[in-house]
Amino acid sequence: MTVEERIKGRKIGIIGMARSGVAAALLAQKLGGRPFVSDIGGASNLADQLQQLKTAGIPFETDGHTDHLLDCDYIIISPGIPLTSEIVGRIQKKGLPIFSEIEFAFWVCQGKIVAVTGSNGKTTTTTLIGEIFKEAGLKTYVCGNIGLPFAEVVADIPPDGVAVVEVSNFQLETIADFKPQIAMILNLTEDHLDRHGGFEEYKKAKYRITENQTADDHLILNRDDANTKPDVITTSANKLLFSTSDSAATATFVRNGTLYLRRDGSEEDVIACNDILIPGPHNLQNAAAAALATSLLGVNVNSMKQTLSTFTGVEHRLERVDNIAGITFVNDSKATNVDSVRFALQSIPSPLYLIAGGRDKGASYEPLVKHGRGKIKGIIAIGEASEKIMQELGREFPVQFAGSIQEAVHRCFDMAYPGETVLLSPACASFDMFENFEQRGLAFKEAVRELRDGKKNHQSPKV
Ligand code: UMA
Ligand code: ADP
Repeated sequence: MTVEERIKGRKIGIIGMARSGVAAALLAQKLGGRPFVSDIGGASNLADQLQQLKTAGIPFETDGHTDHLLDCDYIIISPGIPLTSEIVGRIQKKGLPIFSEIEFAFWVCQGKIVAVTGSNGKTTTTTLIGEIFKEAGLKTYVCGNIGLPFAEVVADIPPDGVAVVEVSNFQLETIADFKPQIAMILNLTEDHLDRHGGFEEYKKAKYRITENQTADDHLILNRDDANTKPDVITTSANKLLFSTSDSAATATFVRNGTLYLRRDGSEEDVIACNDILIPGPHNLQNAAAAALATSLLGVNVNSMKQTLSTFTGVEHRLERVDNIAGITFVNDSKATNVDSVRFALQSIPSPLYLIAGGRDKGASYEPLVKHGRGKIKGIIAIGEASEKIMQELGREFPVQFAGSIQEAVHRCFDMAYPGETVLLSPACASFDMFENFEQRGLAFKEAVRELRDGKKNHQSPKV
């Protein structure tokens, strides 16, 4: 079926009226489709979106999903809506196809697609790949789960352009034909168990990134992660591995402190690891993966080196905020699962106070006992997960509760000695206390700014 046949004149029901839903509706309208958008939320919370839809003349409903959706030819679902929701049940009963917003955008995409998934490092690696492509002069469109819907940019992508799409498990759950030329699974650790019911189901959703790839396509995998080893993933694509150790079977690897690329039978050095600006062993993995992905579109090592030596990372990911009275403050608000906190602990050399907590996602915090031993001096627990953190980590570390980020920051400041670090790396979602992880990170930075402005003096910690 051509794109036109799939969209033109078709009644397209869209559930969710946030970023994905509005972008899909505007794209559908632009291509001659007949979108109808439905949201469970109240009109007062959707004022901006309603304005956009009204301006475009797109019909909608708020405050619930009526049977009007069931009159459509097919449905586009926003990633935040679980497949177990009541409306999805009704749609499935009617037998209507349900597609994710990235699937819909894929139908329209004329350029090449590099799709990045994994449990951690997606945004950093997606951004890095985009920066390297831009440095190399490619027409580059960075989008997807990173916060800019694929459907919002796809119509602008020319045939010689490249979309670098961050892809989540939620988006992959409802793909049909989505087929990136280059797909990547960075790593897989427990996350989103609350939505998927178990790790196996979560992994299955992630592996779908390659299900439509053919022998002309590439699948990039992490050789150092048991859940992304080539023998556990079925694919028709050409499998390529990256590693941060020296290994003959990998296409990017590290030897004697240098990142190498192996292509067409020869080895090229990309950059000395010490010259990569983003810190920590996890970011070395991200750099290795990005070098590999960009090499597949012919980018030379100079563009990789130039970018890796100047890219400072993305806000809210191990972001060094300030150093006050010798105490360093690091904002890692995007660390929303236990594994990302593990890497934060490995990346910070000094003793530290950890601010953790928020909305629990079902995984155990106990791995932090092993990774934090000898490094974490104390934990300030915030939000709904506080009690669980106390139960699972309280035997190993002193745990205190705080009612706000500000209180947590101030408490850490009082306890820390010069040379130590205060790290916000929550291991949890933010939605119990904040709208999103960005707001949580900004609250942390605001609390640090208050310290900088002298609104609170440093109390010397008791010896
Ligand atoms: N809604 C309904 N019916 C329901 C449930 C919800 O109508 O039964 C409505 C809500 O009222 C709301 C809308 O659905 O208006 C929310 O949809 P959404 O959560 O999909 O929001 P978007 O703004 O479209 O954001 C989504 C991604 N959100 C999620 O996956 C939860 C964004 O990823 C992504 O950046 C954006 O699409 C563009 O692609 C965020 C995220 O947290 C950053 N992702 C997770 C992560 O990174 O861990 C996967
Ligand atoms: P994602 O988009 O997958 O959530 P981000 O790049 O936003 O990934 O980083 C989220 C958190 O994970 C941050 O705390 C960051 O320091 C950490 N992180 C980044 N890359 C990796 C990686 N390769 N492995 C583990 N943790 C990582």
